[in-house]
Amino acid sequence: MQKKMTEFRRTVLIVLAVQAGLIALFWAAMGKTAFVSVLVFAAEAILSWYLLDHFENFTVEHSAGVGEMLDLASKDAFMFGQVGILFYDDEHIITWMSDLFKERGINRVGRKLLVWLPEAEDLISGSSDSERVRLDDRWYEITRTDDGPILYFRDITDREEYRSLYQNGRAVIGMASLDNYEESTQYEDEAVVSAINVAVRTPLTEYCREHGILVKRVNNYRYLLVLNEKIFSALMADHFQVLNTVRKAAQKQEVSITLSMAFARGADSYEELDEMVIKLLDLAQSRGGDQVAVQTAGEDVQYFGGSSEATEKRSRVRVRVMAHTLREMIMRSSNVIICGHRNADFDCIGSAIGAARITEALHKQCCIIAKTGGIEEKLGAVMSENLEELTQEVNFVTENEALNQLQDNTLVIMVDHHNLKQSNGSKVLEKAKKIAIIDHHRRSTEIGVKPMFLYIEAGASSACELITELLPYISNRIELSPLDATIMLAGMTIDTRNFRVRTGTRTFDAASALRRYGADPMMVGEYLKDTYEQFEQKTNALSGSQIYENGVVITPVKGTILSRALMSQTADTLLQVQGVEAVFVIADDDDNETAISARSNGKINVQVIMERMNGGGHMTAAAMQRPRCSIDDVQKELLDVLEDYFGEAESNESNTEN
Ligand SMILES: [Mn+2]
Repeated sequence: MQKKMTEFRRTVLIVLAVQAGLIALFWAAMGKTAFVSVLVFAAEAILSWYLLDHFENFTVEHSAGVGEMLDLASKDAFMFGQVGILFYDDEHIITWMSDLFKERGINRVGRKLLVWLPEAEDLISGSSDSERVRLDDRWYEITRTDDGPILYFRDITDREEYRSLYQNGRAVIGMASLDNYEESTQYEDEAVVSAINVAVRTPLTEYCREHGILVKRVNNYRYLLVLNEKIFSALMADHFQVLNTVRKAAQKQEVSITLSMAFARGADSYEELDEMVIKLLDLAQSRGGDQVAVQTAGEDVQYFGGSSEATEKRSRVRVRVMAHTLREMIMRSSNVIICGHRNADFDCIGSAIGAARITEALHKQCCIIAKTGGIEEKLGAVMSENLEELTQEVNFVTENEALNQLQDNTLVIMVDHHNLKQSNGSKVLEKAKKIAIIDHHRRSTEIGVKPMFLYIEAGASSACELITELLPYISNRIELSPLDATIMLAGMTIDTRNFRVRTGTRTFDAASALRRYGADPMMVGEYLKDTYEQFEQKTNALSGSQIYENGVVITPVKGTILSRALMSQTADTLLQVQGVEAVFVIADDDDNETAISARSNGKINVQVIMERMNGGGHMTAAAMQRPRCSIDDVQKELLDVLEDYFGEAESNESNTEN
């Protein structure tokens, strides 16, 4: 524009100069009469000069204005829209950054783009259209133009803030349940129950108050929790410490109450969250309780905690959930191997036969390890008596034979025990990839295997009861012969001491179901009868019994070997005597060990006492074994432990009075 103006000005000057020359000639020829044309020329020159000048100024002013105005406007627009622009060269070195960066104190011109902003790699390579990055407390969305080495940065901090506000504010529905609460409190008197309540409920409500969780008690042991994602991430961050607090508080009260929690997230419908949370709590408890199950809608369930052993109150829902899970696992397996504890008893073989029947109904090959690992005496007699019938129905094998049948996709089911060391199939278990556990013993030690399915129900009388309950939920084609049912009923009868201990309504339900399958209670009586030899052994053992304070009877048996079964039967017999609260039978057993069989009618916790001698078991039935040693020494040690036990009980009582 400027150039054109100069050219134009030059042309006008030349025209004016030629005109001036012509007028000079005219003046010389015409004299004074040419005066008018001089005036005209002067006016013309002045006018054109003025016009030129004015036009030039106008164009200069005008063009500069557009440029500047546009520049200013776009700059304002980019600043207003919080958009930054960045240029880079072929070597990805930043060559220019727009005002937005300058204003925010970011200057990386001359630096390598990808060193400063590794997130831009995908943009440059074209594998993504936009990226989100955080620079100095602000969020930006970056996009790239298709045709040039330019990146656009859009400030999306506000959007991100709203997003996180929305995320943090989303509802999370939780449930908390005190596992074992009913079992631990149902026989206690009011004062003890209220002490337990204070001990285990307070930590939970405190925890909820601290974190701002709305908590409502639904029943004696179950709570509904309402919270949001922000609170939930705080709970995750402290690893659900409340589980430890509750467990320890319960231990102080000598009850095995633990806390299970479930949290459902990521759905906008409360109905959906509610359905999720109930299922999750069931899962947490079915895995043994004392843990947290968390699920975000559409994702897998996550578990946290689970450091101790606990069982929960039983529910029909749980039986159904367990039955369906077990059925799925069996159907997905190539074959099934069932193992029991060493020195298998009626409950063990009975539940194994039940499990074998389940497997057959689902058309899978199955065997039971029973030819090795030992069989309890009376059971052994029954099995050899009915061997023909039994072998037609089930496949009893040795551990090595089972090992040959073990494949990658084999399911190994442990019944009536949950510890590798107690198992008659420990070699199989060590190699097995899929393990399921069905047991009624309170979890006392580490399991030693990683089960895919864990159904430990300390509230049940026996493994036979658990299996019987599962049957109708698995298939209606399961066939139990009268012999199978009778063996299972015998298992239940022994484990409940003739339906006296650990016997709930569901024990009778299961017994009734077995009766329908043809179980014969008369036959059970026959199976469990002592031989004369056993009767003699028992009577001899009984004669050595000594009664101590607090209703404790100790029966040391010297100079003879007593089977474990006879030891516990001897103890059971003594428990029927008035005033006897707990019985400890000490004897050398048929396993080259010295053992104690402990039985209680519930007032004295023999589990605690046996645990102090490195044994274990239930509150009412426990035991310990160690390599053969002196019976006198064991008795002396037991007396010391008992003294401690009653000493502590006394001091605990005086504590509660204060
Ligand atoms: Mn059992």
